[in-house]
Amino acid sequence: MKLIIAVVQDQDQNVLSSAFFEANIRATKLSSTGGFLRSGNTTFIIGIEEDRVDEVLNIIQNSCQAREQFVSSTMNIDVSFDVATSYPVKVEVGGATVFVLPIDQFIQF
Ligand code: 2BA
Repeated sequence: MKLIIAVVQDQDQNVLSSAFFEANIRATKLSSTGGFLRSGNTTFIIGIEEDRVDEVLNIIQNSCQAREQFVSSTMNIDVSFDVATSYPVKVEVGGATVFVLPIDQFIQF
């Protein structure tokens, strides 16, 4: 059995939840925050048999899009470095950041 952890954008989480439901894949959704953009995203944790890992990865890939977002960055605009202003920097986020881990034991009491 494997544990899949997938960090996805909030905009994709409904589509992904529905796709998991339709494929009879059990998942837990957690609200999370990206350390860089400091904005909300969604983390799915999925325990799955090894022979279904590729199926889960395909569903994630097909449900999550890459998007451009702007983050504010600060720069000094005069030679004496007294005046600072912020300017937008474009970053591409997603589709999804996925980790696949081994599971030692899967127990349900
Ligand atoms: P954030 O940390 O908010 O990062 C959002 C996007 O900002 C990233 O998209 C990447 O394009 C950019 N970014 C992140 N750190 C950067 C840095 N130090 N310098 C320049 N640009 C940077 P993604 O790579 O698609 O990541 C989306 C979200 O997935 C991340 O949100 C974070 O919540 C999670 N994530 C990504 N890599 C991770 C990792 N190695 N471990 C844990 N979580 C990760």
